[in-house]
Amino acid sequence: MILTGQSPFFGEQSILSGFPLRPHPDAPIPDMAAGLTEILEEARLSARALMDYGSHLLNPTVRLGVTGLSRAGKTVFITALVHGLLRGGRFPVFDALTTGRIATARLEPQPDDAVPRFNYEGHVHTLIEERRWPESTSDISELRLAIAFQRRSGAERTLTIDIVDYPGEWLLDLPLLDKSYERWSAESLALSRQQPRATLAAAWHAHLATLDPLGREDEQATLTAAKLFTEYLRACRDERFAMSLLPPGRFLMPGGLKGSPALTFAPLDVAADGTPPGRSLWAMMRRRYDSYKSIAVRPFFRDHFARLDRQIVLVDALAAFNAGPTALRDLEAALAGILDCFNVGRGSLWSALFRPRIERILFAATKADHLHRSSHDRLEAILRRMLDRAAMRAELAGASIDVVALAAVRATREAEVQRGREHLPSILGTPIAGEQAGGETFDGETEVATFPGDLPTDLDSLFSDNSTFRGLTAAQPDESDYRFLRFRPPLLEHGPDETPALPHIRLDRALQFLIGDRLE
Ligand SMILES: Nc1nc2c(ncn2[C@@H]2O[C@H](COP(=O)(O)OP(=O)(O)OP(=O)(O)O)[C@@H](O)[C@H]2O)c(=O)[nH]1
Ligand SMILES: [Mg+2]
Repeated sequence: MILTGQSPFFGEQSILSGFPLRPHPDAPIPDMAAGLTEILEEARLSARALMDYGSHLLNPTVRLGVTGLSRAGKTVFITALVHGLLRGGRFPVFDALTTGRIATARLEPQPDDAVPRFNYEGHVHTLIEERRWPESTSDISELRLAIAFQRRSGAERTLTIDIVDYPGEWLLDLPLLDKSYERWSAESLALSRQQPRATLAAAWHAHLATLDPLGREDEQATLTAAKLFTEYLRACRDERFAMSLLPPGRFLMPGGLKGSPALTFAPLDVAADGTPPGRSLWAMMRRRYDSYKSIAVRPFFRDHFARLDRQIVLVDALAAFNAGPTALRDLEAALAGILDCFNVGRGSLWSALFRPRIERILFAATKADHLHRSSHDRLEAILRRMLDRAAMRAELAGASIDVVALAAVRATREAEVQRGREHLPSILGTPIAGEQAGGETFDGETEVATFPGDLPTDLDSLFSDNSTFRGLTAAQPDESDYRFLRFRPPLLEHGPDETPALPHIRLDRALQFLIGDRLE
């Protein structure tokens, strides 16, 4: 465990001071409107907290948030975790299971009618029967699990676990609540002028240069700007660049808001402390940015994020290694942003009711099965180092934090491959059809042994500003220092009425940290 301790910051900070709730820019009496919104918001939050608290007394519940940027491994993680609990997985470190204190685990109807149910059965079928990874998901979803267990004292209890799967991109939006349109524009533009982003932003920048922020509002120009800006964000996310810090999150993960005016805006080159004239392009962009915050960001915080007790943040650090040093630095900046959200979200005027909220946060480097066992500890150390640096910036303390390198579903086995006199620690697996390495394209059926590259042990030089390992951003695939192939899920032999256990790496450690104490 790395960063623990109680923060005075959490105890005293209120949601109101942490996230000043901004009035609509055209609102007639801004201060009074803001005050009213704040009171309503607090009232709603506290009513929800009371309701949650009441049901918690009758029925102990843990709300576990599972998040991570797109493709980090959220769906696979939840599927494997629930499968392991329902079926009884091989979880030696998960104490309640190994000591035989879990009697049954079953799925139950979820509590929130407006949230889609996590398609657990479909995902298990795809993984085990079809040996395919589940399709990409882009919205929030939820699943409720009830575990009947025996406490260490012998008393019989039921623990309800609500698992909430939400896109990490939405979490990175929370800092926007505290940011004006002008400041957000300035920051987004500054970031987009650094390489490799600047090249990817060329088309959007060229269009931006034709816009007059003080000119009349113009729907078509706004639509084009939003489209080009979204394309730039999408290009940054491509695996060659693997950038992480790409707000506003709904531009890439719109959920139910696709095509709405609240998603139709883009940064303009305006003074960070300026005020737009009425009916100008600038005023229109600013209005929509504010709508985005009130329609997308604030409800997400109020209805989902503020109600979580535990959180796992899944991080695909290997994708950043594939891409190169800039992607790694970008990931670190995104982690700092995520830590900031946990700081801001904890306190409130009604903190006695809210507390404890997000008491435990686990940062997990996923897909560790792409590496030989000898590199698992290194992957964990690299993530820990990124978080330590991010935590310094984010002044984080208050919740228990742990770090783990895991594979929710282990798609590979280990082997040693001899190259000349060297024995290379390698992995064996079936690359997905179409994956390429060493000039070969794989057919999705053949098992191969690969040596993916050892992760570095010298973290100082890895994180130094002139770190120069080669990734896909700057080099051809065969010249890059790391090349992590994607493998198919493992082949699991099983009879017609048998449910096979899913192999994993350290999933049990994650479970123990996240809910082990609630099953004591
Ligand atoms: N080898 C291996 N690959 C994994 C594992 N978990 C996820 N992956 C790979 O990562 C991809 C994305 O995993 P998902 O679980 O769909 O990720 P997600 O975060 O839900 O992605 P979105 O829904 O698109 O945001 C999968 O298609 C797999 O290729 C794992 O434990 N082992
Ligand atoms: Mg998903």
